Amino acid sequence: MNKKKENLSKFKVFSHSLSSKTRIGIIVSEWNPEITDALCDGAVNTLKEQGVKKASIQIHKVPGSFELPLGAQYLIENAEVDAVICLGCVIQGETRHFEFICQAVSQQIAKLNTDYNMPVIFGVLTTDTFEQAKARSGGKHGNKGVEAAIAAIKMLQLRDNIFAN
Ligand code: DLZ
Repeated sequence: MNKKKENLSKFKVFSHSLSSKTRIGIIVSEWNPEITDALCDGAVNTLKEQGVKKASIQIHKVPGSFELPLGAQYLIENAEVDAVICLGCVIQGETRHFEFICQAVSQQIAKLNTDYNMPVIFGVLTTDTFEQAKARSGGKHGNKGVEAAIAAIKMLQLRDNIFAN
């Protein structure tokens, strides 16, 4: 059977199975704000659609993507959140800055997941061009902020399913 691959941004699956007390933190990088604000809007709208209360979503900005892991750690340690979504956009420039930022951020975010036993979602676009980032923040390739929110919800549902047994 020829099954068409669907973009995860179109994924609408959840009955409102999360606890009404679910608290989500979002850390947003201020670099490339046109992109990261669109990612944030996508994430917030998706969380609300899935039953997370507006008052249970807290959003904080950090100067750049490099600061996302520490921003997430501050939230984990001080804000009683169930999950953190990290949103950023790193665009390739003429220097090797891109590689250092992307590598550090992805590794540190991965580490937070296992260090704190909590979903810390990697919602960072790493693109060659601004146009590619536009296409992934509400354009023809969907909105990766939406997908980051879905990943957070799926991980919390997994946690709840496993802990319930
Ligand atoms: C310095 C820098 C550069 C060149 N490019 C980006 C980028 O494309 N996206 C992004 O989120 N941040 C960038 N930054 C800033 C770094 O993430 C960081 O904020 C600074 O190096 C200070 O630690």
